[in-house]
Amino acid sequence: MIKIDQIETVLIDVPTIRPHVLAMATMNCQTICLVRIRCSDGSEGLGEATTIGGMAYGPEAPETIKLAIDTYFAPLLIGQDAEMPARAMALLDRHVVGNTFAKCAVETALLDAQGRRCGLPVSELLGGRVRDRLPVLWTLASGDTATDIAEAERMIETRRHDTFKLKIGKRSVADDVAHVAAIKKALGSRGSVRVDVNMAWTPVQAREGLAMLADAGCDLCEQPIHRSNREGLARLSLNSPIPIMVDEALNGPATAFDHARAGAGDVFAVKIEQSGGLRAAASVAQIAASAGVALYGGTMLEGGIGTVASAHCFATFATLDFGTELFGPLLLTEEILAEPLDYSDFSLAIPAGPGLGIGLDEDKIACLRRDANRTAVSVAAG
Ligand code: MUC
Ligand code: MG
Repeated sequence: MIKIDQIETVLIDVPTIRPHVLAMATMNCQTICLVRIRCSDGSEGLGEATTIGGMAYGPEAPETIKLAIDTYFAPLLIGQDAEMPARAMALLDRHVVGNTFAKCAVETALLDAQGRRCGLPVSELLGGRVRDRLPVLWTLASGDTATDIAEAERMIETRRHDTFKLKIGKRSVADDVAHVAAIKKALGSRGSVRVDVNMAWTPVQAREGLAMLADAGCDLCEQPIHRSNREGLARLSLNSPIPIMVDEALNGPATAFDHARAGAGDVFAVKIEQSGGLRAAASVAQIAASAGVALYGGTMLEGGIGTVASAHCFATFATLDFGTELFGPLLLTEEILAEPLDYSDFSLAIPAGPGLGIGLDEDKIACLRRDANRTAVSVAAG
């Protein structure tokens, strides 16, 4: 039996290329919890967990993810059969409530190691891909309308992105819609525009805002109201002139089932971390497909590892009508992968090599790690 020998976690802090202004936080830096699993045959796997704005988005933060893995996951997993990732994840699910981001990072590393051992990409371990490239949008969130328009123009000109997600919800509904309308007017038919409210509106504001967004030429609205108000989201979905996408409210297959059954949302933003891993994300997609809900590949603004893990998962979805937002590495000033990902022609190429099909730039990680000035290396007890 090939055993799980060691689970190492490292926090790295990577600056963003500009402030990323969201309703609940402004990001100047992305903190990533890297996970490296070493197995008894010498094989290794990489995983990643991150989130947005510390604890402003959800209950897990990179620091809590590291603590959960070091203190609670590692003692359970060390000595387990590395060739049985599903069994290892079932063990975690039996002993650890929630912590879906941390579970996702560990599952990613287990699948990466398994894929490398078998000589198969992670997408093939998940059932096989139906596409080799994924459409990728860009989020305009500089906080300034003119800066956002200039940024969008550059993206269209260089054929990197022609679909844009605007982060709103920080200002009044009228000011936010004016911002959206100005960007849509500047781009015209050259760029599709959608918004993410990140739950900032009340249901009354949402009713008013959705009508105004439709008039402004906006194509879709993501999570307009609080994640807990499923019935409210169902009412909005029934009456909205533009499709409603569910994001924060989806925390794994059970919540996907509840939302599908309630008719809450026309589109599901599938996120591997929010779902609890790649296989759980695939289940969310299956539930959506069975209920006639459209699919979109979401991100927590992961770096290269989490982005590629998401890409392998989304590559297996039979339909992906609303594309993806897997642009996380492009928002960071530092490339942490040995080879940068191929973003071209408005899309991302899914690596074809075994496992995730990527490697780390170890020198870069050594510079970026939070404990770079200290001697301690955080290796979970084994
Ligand atoms: C979210 O709420 O969807 C995705 C893109 C982005 O800019 O923020 C995220 C998170
Ligand atoms: Mg969102």
